[in-house]
Amino acid sequence: MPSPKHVPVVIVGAGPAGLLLGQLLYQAGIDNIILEQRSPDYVLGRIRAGVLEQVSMDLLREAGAGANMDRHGLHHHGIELLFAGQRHRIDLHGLTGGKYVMVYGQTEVTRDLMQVRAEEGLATVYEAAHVQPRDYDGEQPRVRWEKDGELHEVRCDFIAGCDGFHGACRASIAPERIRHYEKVYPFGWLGLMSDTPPVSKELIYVNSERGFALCSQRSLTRSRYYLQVPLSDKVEDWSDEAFWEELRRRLDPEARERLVTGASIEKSIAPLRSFVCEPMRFGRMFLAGDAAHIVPPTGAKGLNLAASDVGYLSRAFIDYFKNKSTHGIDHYSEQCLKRVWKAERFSWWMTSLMHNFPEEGAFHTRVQEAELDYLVHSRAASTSLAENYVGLPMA
Ligand code: FAS
Ligand code: PHB
Repeated sequence: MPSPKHVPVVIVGAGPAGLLLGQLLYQAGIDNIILEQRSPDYVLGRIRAGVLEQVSMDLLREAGAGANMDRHGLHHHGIELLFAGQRHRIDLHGLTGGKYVMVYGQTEVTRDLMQVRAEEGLATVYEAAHVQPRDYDGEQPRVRWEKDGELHEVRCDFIAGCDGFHGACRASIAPERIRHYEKVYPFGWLGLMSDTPPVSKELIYVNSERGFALCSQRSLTRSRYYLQVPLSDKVEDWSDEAFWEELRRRLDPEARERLVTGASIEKSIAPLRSFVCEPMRFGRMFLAGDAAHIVPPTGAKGLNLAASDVGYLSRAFIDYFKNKSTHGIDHYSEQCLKRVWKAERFSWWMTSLMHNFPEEGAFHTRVQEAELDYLVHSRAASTSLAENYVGLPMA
């Protein structure tokens, strides 16, 4: 199919950020093309997030891609913290005046967005190689890519860099124009997915002497578990049996008893980092989602931050094309970063609270114990966790 010569917005990356932006712009009558380096199956094969905030739920419904989420997603009104052998429930719903989170996997979100885009017949170029954003400091940005040995180029009004942490858009920016803030954690998350019933109705975040663990889920018959592991571990070091044994050691007796094990349908190790680049706008190119920031998954914020960036960016583009106003695009970066940094703080705080840091010594461990004890016995402290976990409102 010949590429268009000009399109209002070129979106680089067909992950949740790119696909959601494409739908929101389409709904407003703004044409766009998405360039994705991988195949649809490859994108769907990456197992990632599992918890949606209200903001993400609202944006998916606004994009016309919320039906499956509303039909199959699980409303969660609380989470549990397990430490010193005791489980303590944080009543998210009660502490936030009725808010909740939706357990619905990123894979399903991405598939739903792919489906509505395909139904609308919108242009998505998969396996687009060597995507190059160009001339975004001028009035007529261009994007080049290769596909099946042919070179393609399209002119546009704006480029949306939704191409994740390792993407081409941020990489194209001259170092002197961009500031990086980064913290790398001294451990990773070994994740396992299994077609077994979840060990508990709600998510259990574990701080045990052997390390962090998380009991999550995708449905009433599919579970997702994580273990804190040293960065030196390789996924091939971990048999399913070894995983289940270690998870049992980190659980309380009741959960250990209830745990249903089974063959892994996915197993992988993800490193943990906090990362923010500033600003998020460079002329007529805008970064959104993991292309601009990364959070450790402990606070379940990564996917949700990508969604709120896209919420701001779609409004900014609509304001420009419909009202010829540059207010939204001129304030995009500042508006996103206010929300991004609050989510970065919460994700860093929850990671620092729930993981083992042996290199920090015994004092750090005692302070963690005191904070956990305070957290579950203070309404003010629990409320602070709850309102950050369900997601702060978009300004
Ligand atoms: P994505 O990385 O999802 O998508 C970017 C897309 O751009 C990809 O499809 C990529 O192939 C494409 N791309 C990259 N370079 C390109 C180029 N040069 N040209 C064209 N396309 C290009 N978040 C949570 O909330 N909870 C979790 O439990 C959680 N677990 C995670 C586990 C892992 C291993 C990782 C890496 C992330 C995890 N996250 C989690 C965060 C994750 O969900 C991201 O926040 C989310 O995918 C962000 O979506 P996007 O910004 O669309 O980036
Ligand atoms: C997940 O289900 O993948 C998940 C849930 C909550 C988190 C991180 C990951 O904080």
